[in-house]
Amino acid sequence: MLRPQDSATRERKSLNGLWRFALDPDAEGRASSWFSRPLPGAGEMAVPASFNDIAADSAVRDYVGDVWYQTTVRVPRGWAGARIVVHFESATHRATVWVNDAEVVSHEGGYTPFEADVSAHLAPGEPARITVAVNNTLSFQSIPPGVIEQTPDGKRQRYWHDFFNYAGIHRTVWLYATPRPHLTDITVVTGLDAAAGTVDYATAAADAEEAAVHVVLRDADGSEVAAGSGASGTLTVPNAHRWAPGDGYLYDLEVQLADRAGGLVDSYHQSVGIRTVRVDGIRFLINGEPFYFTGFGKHEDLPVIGKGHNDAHLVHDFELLKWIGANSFRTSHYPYSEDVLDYADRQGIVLIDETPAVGLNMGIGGGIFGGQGYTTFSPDTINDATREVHAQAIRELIARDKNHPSVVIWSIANEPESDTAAAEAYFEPLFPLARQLDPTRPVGFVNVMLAPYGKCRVSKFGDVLMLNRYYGWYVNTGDLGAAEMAWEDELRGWASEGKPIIITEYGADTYPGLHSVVATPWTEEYQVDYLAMNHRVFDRFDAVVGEQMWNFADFATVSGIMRVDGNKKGAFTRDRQPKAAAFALRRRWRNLG
Ligand code: BDP
Repeated sequence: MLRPQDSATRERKSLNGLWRFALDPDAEGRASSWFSRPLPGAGEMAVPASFNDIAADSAVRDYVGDVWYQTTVRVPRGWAGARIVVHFESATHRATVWVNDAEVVSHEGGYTPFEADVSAHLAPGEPARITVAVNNTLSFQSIPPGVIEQTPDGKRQRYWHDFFNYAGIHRTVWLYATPRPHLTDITVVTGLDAAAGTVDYATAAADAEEAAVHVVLRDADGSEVAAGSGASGTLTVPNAHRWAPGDGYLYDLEVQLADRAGGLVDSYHQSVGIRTVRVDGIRFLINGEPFYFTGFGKHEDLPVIGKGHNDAHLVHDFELLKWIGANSFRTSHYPYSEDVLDYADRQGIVLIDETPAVGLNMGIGGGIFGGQGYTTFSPDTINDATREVHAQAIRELIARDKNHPSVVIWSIANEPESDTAAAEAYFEPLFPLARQLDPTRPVGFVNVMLAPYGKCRVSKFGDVLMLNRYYGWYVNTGDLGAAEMAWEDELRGWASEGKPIIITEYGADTYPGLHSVVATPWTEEYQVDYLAMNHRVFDRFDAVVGEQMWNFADFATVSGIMRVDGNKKGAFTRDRQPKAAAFALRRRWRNLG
């Protein structure tokens, strides 16, 4: 699937704005064909945004089930004869879409795009009604998983991941038009040959048996540097300007479909960053040079709009990354908006790209984050059907993000149970799946503290080791001396494995404005000391090739005795004000060179 764009042959129309919106607590909308008329009793809801925090009402915030969105769009008159597609960049966690009275597509998974050719269901020049039932229920067969529990106040969603289950239409909705013969996919793989760069490209098209493919590669000034013909091929760029961390240099690959007479049929522009990624022993190499990750695990999380994408906040967050000296982040714990990926490409920010497979671990926190008493992997809980949903999430992530030079690692899960035979059996096929879908990038998963060195049965499948550790916070709380010894001891074990290690989480909850002269958890001083202890430990191991502090900013979670208005491990507050830790990180990262 190609992301909608305007080109010489393509046109798109954003459907963002206020949509009609209704909850469906009695689950009657589908049976009563709510899609066939104006939504009954509808209010209005912003798209893109999570719906949860928009209303001042816990019935909306904690709602579980179908919610309905509806808009009316006038289809441009000029689109007569074109192929017309409705495209959702995401709908969390699943959706069914109707155009006028016709059901056109259903999609499972809250963070990847889906679309449908709707040409047969609307008419250029006429209005069309688009209705979406978005469902936010998590089950043992969803990624991420969850369970519905009955309480005296009705049903309640429980889950094992530590961020609020925001839902809704989080990203842009497009109506777009392409010619009937059209490009359907482009894959680029880049290489380096001394000063030259190579770009292997492969294209796919539909309804285009007669068409020929031509490609032109242009540099950032628009000058042609290479050209070719054929559905796939290799272009060579002498003296290539490499994409590198901090230098998001992009070429533009224009792919054209032409008819027999040479007339232009379809045209699509694909950005290309020429770079290589490789693991060599304990080293992580970008363009053959050792790379040390600095940065964060982040979240898509903002006041009011929840997980809704917002360009102003995107740019501001990247300005803060620059200010603090971060060169990377992980898209914890789900694929982020494609606008984020595009911007990371242009800014030269390095990404670890993660699936939404988080919370596949019912041992975490003794159940503080959700229901207790479940077995993680079993025929009745996370099972083969779940693994197929997980595999599909991996397929859709890689299909969507394979061409982004910023992405250097696929993370197939965060902190799953990984110390049991059941976990090993569950994960074993998912690693080769990811490698088969993309043989060019290292594949890993993020290991939890409950499966320490010597106990984890899944890490052996990864190309890199990604560890989340909270010595000095969840264990050895307030005792950084003991924490340092225990942490160094465990890390020595991992370092003996001969793989690069990235510390993908280390952090301490910190209430902004809380101070103490003696080491006291929750104070700004303790967070600074905690980070310094971690950095001392990392610096003792050559195999540690990166540190991503948890978290970039404070974020919303379910409420509970472990959380004070959300998770407070941010270097920045939720509204992006720096804590003392932000200045400490800045001093370290800007001097690491
Ligand atoms: C890890 C999770 C992350 C949590 C973090 C924490 O990967 O999602 O928010 O710890 O407890 O377990 O702060």
